[in-house]
Amino acid sequence: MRKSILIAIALVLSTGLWLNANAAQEAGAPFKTFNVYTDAKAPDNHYIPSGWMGDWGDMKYNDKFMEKPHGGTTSIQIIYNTNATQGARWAGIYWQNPPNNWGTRPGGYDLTGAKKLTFWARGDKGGERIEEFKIGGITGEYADSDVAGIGPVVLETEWKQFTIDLEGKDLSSISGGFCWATNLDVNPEGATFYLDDIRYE
Ligand SMILES: [Ca+2]
Repeated sequence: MRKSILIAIALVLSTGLWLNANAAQEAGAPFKTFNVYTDAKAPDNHYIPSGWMGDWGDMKYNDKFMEKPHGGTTSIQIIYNTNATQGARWAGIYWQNPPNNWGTRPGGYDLTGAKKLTFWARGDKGGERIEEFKIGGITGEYADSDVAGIGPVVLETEWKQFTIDLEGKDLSSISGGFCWATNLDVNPEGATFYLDDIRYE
């Protein structure tokens, strides 16, 4: 009699422990760092900078820029001039998955568990003003599940880290993994700037 009670208690306790362990795994599994860009040929980069917007003819993009990277061997150099080639007077680039996906195709990553997106940026002369850095926000049939951003941001010549807070965001489907946009009114002489170590963490 006594022995069977002990066995029953042991069973209840071990079931409880097992349930607790399961719950902890579901709630507490740490988010694995998810890179958008670290170096030009890094195999674990995600998203493609395919979404050129506004005056796309005014931009030059080089993801193999070797001078003074923040980390590794390369950073991204973006040159934006003020010709207003398409007449938009603004420009920007979306990093997308799959490339050129404006919400017409599935392909967003599930980034649930990420607390923030961080990236490093610097300006060529200092004073370059980027109106917005953001993630998500692509609309359409396969719209992104949420949007988050910061800006305007004024760059300095030294590398500085920026953070987009993702707490409380629905990150279950993000096709627009990273984006920047600015305009010529706030950059009358254009803007040359650099990005590196863009990652969800
Ligand atoms: Ca780098």
